[in-house]
Amino acid sequence: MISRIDLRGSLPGDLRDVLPRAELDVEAALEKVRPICEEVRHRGAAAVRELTAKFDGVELERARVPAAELDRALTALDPRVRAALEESIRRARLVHRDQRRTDTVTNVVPGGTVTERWVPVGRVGLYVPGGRAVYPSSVVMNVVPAQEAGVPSLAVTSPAQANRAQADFGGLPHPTILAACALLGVDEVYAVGGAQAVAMFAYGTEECPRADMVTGPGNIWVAAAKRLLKGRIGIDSEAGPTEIAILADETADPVHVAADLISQAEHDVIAASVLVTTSTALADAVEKELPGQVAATRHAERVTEALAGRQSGIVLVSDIEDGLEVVDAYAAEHLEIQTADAAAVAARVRNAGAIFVGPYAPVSLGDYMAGSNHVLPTGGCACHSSGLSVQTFLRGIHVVDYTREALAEAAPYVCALADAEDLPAHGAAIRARFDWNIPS
Ligand code: HSO
Ligand code: ZN
Repeated sequence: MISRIDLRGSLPGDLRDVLPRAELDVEAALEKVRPICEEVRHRGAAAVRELTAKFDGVELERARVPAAELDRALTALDPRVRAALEESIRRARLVHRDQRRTDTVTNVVPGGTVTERWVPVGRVGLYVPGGRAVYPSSVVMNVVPAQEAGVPSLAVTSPAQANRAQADFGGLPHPTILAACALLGVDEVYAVGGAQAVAMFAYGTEECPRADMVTGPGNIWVAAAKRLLKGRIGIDSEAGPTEIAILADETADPVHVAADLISQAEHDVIAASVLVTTSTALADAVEKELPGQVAATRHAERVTEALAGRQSGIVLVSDIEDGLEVVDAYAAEHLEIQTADAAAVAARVRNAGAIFVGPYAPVSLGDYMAGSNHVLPTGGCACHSSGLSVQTFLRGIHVVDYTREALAEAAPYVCALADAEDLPAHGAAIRARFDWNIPS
């Protein structure tokens, strides 16, 4: 059901070559996505409507969801789900509010200051997947950091659902997504998905003003459109399939480990579940535990395929030191530490999107209710990127303020470096302010 990689003894030079990982061919999708983006660029709202009819099977009268439908979705929301979403929002706000930054003023020299001013992005488009994956929790994870960052203009888009009766929100994004938007106070919502949604935000249409940035996970077409339009529009990351890695020793409970591996495999047949362990006894027990739990789960077929895929596996290591090297090389989106002294082991991890410490912090807590963000770097990008946060939606602008005296003091240094770079006009811009009295 799940393959094994034995790395006991010495670790290979480049661990990344031997560790399981899904390969998502975003490059190949680029060619298909390019004409879609061009259509939206040149023909705006009409192209968005046509592409939605073609790809989602929905004839949109207009892309924007009427306010009354948001209210209706909130009224229709199951009270149990409403209470859970409200609590999820409350916890996420606590964490993300603490991420806000205050401006810093540095007195570099007498009369010379540099202030770093944190300014929110002006307008952001948040993509929320639809289709098989209907994630109102992702609405929370995108919207809360943007709101806490102070983004003044915020729009959500999510694919229109075909195959539902109109009374049942047919032709609109999933009602739970609409309700989550309403709970969060987001009133600008579009029923557009795929590459055309990213293009709509990047270029703007008659219906949707262009945005400065687009964030949120999506399928391969969304990832390809983000790659193509990056630069024209800011992006977070190109989210790939979900990953969980678990670093565990003999103290871990195989029932929990198996359940957690299954929990993320549930997302997608290409989701990755990786166990890194020092204990063959644990590896055996998890392997024994998996079939029963998989058989009992609703999405058994999808889970089986994900666990059997080459992106998943059990990696055996000699000791925790090697285990740490392996998980750092893997740089998982989610990393659980289920070892003795888990907090101390977790403190030594350098690469992960988020770390879940000990037996009572499973990834599914983080997916919904820990207060942490669940939009995290995948595909090994955790070695250079972070998950979504308030910081994602802020820009630090340096404000430089020097007096005449402070500039005079800096002038010879500027001129020396300008000369060294053969850029004498740079020096001249300083000298001009002192009647050319500063020697070049
Ligand atoms: N584990 C997913 C997020 C999610 N899980 C949404 C359930 N719903 C990627 O971090
Ligand atoms: Zn999940």
